[in-house]
Amino acid sequence: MKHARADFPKDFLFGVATSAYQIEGHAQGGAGRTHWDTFAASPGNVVRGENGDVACDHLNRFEQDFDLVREAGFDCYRFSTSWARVLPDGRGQVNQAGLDYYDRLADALLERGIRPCVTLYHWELPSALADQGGWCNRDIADWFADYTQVIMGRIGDRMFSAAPINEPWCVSWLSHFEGHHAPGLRDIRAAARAMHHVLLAHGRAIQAMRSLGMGNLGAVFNLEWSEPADDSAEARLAADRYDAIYNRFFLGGVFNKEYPQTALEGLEPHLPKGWQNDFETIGTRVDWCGLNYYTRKLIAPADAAWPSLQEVPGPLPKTQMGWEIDPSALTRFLVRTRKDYTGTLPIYITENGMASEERVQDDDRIDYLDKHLAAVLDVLAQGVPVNGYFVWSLLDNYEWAFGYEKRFGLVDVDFETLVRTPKASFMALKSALSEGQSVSQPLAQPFGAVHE
Ligand code: PNW
Repeated sequence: MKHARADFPKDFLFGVATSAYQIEGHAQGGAGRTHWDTFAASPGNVVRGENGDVACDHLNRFEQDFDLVREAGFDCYRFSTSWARVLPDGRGQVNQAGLDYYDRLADALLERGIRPCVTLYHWELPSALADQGGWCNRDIADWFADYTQVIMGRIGDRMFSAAPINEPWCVSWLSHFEGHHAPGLRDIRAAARAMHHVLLAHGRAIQAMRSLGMGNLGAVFNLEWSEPADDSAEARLAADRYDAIYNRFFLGGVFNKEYPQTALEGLEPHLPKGWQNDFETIGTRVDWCGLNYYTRKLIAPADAAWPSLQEVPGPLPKTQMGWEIDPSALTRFLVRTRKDYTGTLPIYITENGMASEERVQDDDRIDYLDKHLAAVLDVLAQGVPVNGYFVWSLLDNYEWAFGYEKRFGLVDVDFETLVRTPKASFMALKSALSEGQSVSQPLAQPFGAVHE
């Protein structure tokens, strides 16, 4: 790699990210059924109908996986806890084995000198709650706050940082309007309600963690830069709508306590009554902003109903996902996010990476990571307070609707034998991270260390 730890500020954190359903093996350890199990079982939703039953069997191999995290020299590990593993029915009865597992996981990280960065929801909703309307039901904010109390009551004292929900756009729009993720709805009314409720649940969970005495709490968004496919006014309008729905709705809700007018034009009739009264909760103060960035999209108008837009193929080099590689959009995004939303608040790149067919010699990934690290260095020089960068992902894993076909890992997983093999990108990061200073930040924020 061209870039190394020494190029970054002292105390800049490097990490690697995963999520529960994508790696753990959800059929084991007493986890309850989730809407992803249901979604995957319905033909046509997921490549080959694959699900997270076994995944990387991380549940039984986490010690070995954390040895790899340490070997690479990462300061932080971003993971998620599964709601259905903690509370199989989403509420009520606790699965003690599930709590014990996350407890051992936290200790295993700290023993290796790795900072645990937890996300409470990375998409596997307990089926019992999905059956009651899931994210479309306002009660989910209460259910989620209760789950937050249970899991953080057990492991919150050993977390370096915590964020309630991974990527509100994916949880709501992608899953309830585009239908590409569970529960697979294509309904503007469901999407609008889910968009609002996911932010309400976020705010309630932040409040629940504050009441436990936790600090270093954040929000994690996925960003996708939209570029008009041509110079026409129609294409510019479509790209602006895409940006409003994808990015500005969620950032605006959490940081500015408002939704963009461009999104309200189509969504307002479908938002739950009294939605304006929820901004005090939605906008509950956070300590940092996490941004997941992969690609940009070219947007053209479409004949369909609002938002009448479509993604069209672009000219840039693409990853195994078919996503264009555009590090310059990350630079623009970071500058805009600071200017319009986060000000002096610390920003973390909580996910960045690419899928590649190259199982061992993944030079394309090394180049991708290098170029995006250069984008981070660029904005650091412009004064944007980026405090850390996490690679997605440690392991090849369950890539949702794409099953096990798309490989994002720094470490190859043979899904027949579950053998792990570090790729060239792992080795490159290992040498990049070993040079230079080691960070002095604490491993965890024990209860009481509330940031003001
Ligand atoms: C993120 N989109 O997902 C997730 O946080 C990960 O779980 C996932 O594995 C990773 O990125 C790679 O896909 C996204 O359709 C999934 O725009 C889909 C989209 C964006 C992000």
